[in-house]
Amino acid sequence: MLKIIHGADFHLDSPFAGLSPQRAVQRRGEQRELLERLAGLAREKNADLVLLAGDLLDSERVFRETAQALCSALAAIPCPVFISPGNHDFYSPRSIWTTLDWPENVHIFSSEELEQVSLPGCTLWGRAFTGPHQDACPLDGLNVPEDGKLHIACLHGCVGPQNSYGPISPLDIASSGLDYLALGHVHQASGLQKEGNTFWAYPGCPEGRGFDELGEKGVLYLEAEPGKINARFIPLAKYRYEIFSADITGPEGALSAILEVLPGKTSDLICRVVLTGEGEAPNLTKLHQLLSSEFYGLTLIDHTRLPEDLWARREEDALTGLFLRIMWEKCREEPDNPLWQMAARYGLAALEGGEEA
Ligand SMILES: [Mn+2]
Repeated sequence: MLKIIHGADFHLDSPFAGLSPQRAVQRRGEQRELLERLAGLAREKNADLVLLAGDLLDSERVFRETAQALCSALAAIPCPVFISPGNHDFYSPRSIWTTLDWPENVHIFSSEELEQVSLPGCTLWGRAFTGPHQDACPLDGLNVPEDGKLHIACLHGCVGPQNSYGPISPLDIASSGLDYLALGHVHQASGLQKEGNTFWAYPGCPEGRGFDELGEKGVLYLEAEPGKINARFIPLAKYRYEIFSADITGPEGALSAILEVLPGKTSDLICRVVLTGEGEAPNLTKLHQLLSSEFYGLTLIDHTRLPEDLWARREEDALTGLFLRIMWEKCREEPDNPLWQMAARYGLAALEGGEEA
């Protein structure tokens, strides 16, 4: 039985364009810590093999600290590590795959042709992207011999119809005869899949980078024998991106509505809470002050609606009524645009304030 750790899509040195420059530096630093946790996991599991299926780096521009962190983390892994460069970190004479001195236990696939490596207890197949696109199937008609050995492939590619990121069809997988196909490219973990007699999986990215990469992120831990694969998802991320929706309708108010939808532990969350429902305008500044120290990051978004009894005032024969009639129409024309609701609230507050002054 072979113990394998399968990771992909670390996208180290991502620009984190949505964050302040300072915060982006911090996040890139935290990405490097993922490498230490990967090495720690390999030691803890006493792994026989670590497979990294591409897009370990976000681009060919790599900070020196990252290159160093990568080398020292991989050197601290007490078993062979195989890297299959992907579309973001493709193999080229300029890439760090060529220019850096890698630890002895690290093997980097360097050709578009499938390469075969014989290991104790396993035959490993792998290949590299050598440019940002790849129109042919990376399995390239592979059909492994029935020699009773464990056959595994590690590569970057996109399962699905024709695409330029190494298209792989279910039939390609089934006819490969592999025991396991370790893939990278898709950032959402696939879970263990099977096509024909071949198991395959995307572990997903090990840490989310934005609100399009939600939930638990990590790597796969596999126990492999010919024809038999057990896979377990191991969370590796320090922080998780999550979006919650809290309905403020009712007498309890916005704060209790928010607390109700949150999990017990929030200090590892980069969180967006969308307030919905009907009621008095929530005081986002105050709510943020009350809650934000419990989170790594918190954004509150107001998608609530004005209460019905306030809308009823659009019948009034005064400026407020006229304003509410216009806003009522706007809200009906674009019911999913929260800006009109917000405009109605602010406008009403301004008008009422004005009358009182
Ligand atoms: Mn990719």
